[in-house]
Amino acid sequence: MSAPFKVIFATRNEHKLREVRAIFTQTPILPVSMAEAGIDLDVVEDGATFHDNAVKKCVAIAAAADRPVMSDDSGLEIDFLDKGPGVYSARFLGESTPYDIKNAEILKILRDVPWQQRTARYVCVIAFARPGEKPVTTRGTLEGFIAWEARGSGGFGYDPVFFLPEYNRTVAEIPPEAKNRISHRAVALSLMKEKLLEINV
Ligand code: ITT
Repeated sequence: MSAPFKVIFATRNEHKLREVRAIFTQTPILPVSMAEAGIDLDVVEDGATFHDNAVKKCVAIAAAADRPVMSDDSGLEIDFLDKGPGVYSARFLGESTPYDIKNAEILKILRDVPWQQRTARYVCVIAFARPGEKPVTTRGTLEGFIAWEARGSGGFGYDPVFFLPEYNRTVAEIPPEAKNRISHRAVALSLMKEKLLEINV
């Protein structure tokens, strides 16, 4: 894999795309946005798992674009909420509700829950497919705790309430380079990079 290999990264989330581009710098893989590829297709994420949704997105968009596509489905699993919001992370309290409200609600629900029961993880499944071919997938996780209060302005989504004991900080308080080294998305993407090299894209 020496010449640049352009892959449509099927997301409408600008933050995700920025992270993915940062993670693939210094590699021959060039993630391009759906807009750059001229694709405007909404895929309904109605799967029961991150895996199902990631596969559904990448297969549908690879067929529509007739080009290789990578997709991400990710979210936050809170053990106290039976691994919710999970695949509903983007839809929790409504898709267009601002994250300061979603995060405040999570802090409220967990207000009296002791530290040991505040365990949570980010999960990311990355899927890659060429048109008409069976997709390959990889998975990454990042373990942490739901914080006592929202802190920090970096990252996106649930980052201000997702606390990493190793850093004594929330994900929104650590530099983007640190997040992009350890995140669920970084882990899944780096496994995907190895798989793509193996299958010689
Ligand atoms: P696309 O489907 O277009 O990719 P989306 O934002 O709707 O964009 P998902 O369906 O995968 O993406 O939902 C993932 C949600 O999980 C996301 O909106 C955040 O709420 C949360 N999430 C995932 N990764 C995160 C991260 O690194 N930091 C904070 N929150 C994250």
